[in-house]
Amino acid sequence: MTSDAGQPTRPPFGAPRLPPGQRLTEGWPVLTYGGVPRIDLATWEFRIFGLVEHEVTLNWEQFNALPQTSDVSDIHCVTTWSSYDNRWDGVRFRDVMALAKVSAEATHVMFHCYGGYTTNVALSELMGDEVLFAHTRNGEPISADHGGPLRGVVPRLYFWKSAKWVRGIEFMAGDRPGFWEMYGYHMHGDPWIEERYG
Ligand SMILES: Nc1nc2c(c(=O)[nH]1)N[C@H]1C(S)=C(S)[C@@H](COP(=O)(O)O)O[C@H]1N2
Ligand SMILES: [Mo]
Repeated sequence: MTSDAGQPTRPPFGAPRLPPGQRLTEGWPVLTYGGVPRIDLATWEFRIFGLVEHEVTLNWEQFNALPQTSDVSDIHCVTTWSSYDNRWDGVRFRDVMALAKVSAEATHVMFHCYGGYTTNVALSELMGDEVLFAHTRNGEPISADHGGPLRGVVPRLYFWKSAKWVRGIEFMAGDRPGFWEMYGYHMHGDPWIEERYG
């Protein structure tokens, strides 16, 4: 399997559903570097910035007025646990992106979070139906320790690319390492070819 053109690889038809080196878990572990940020919905903001014609800032009400969707996907964490069939409700990445005039030069996105966490993802990985900003998992609002009120969900990449407490997206010309990527995690992070560390 290769990942030409920056596209995530998928298991070929009939191949196992569990990526190499992973094991299935029934629960949902919490993995956070540092503490859980305190977030007040009255002052919550989501900012779209970087290589855009006009920056966009949305409050909680405005964000939730965007078209809602849901998608079921698997989680693959680099620490080797995987979880099947998570149902996420929220807003598609590409519907959020459409609110700003993003420059044709943008190739990558930095997700910015309350608390300071960041993670970088190629724009080409973010256009699919499965990439959401989610407020709900399996019918329950996402709890604070799992990234509520809003988190990124980028299920075709290792779960560290799914930003908890997301507060903005920055469009960039070229790639730049986020938090874990600066400490040696892979810039791309495709679980099917075990892009764990860079
Ligand atoms: N803001 C923020 N997002 C984050 C993290 C974090 O520490 N802070 N950890 C990442 C990692 S390493 C993983 S595996 C998942 C864990 O999400 P969970 O705690 O809901 O399982 O969130 C990712 N997103
Ligand atoms: Mo992780």
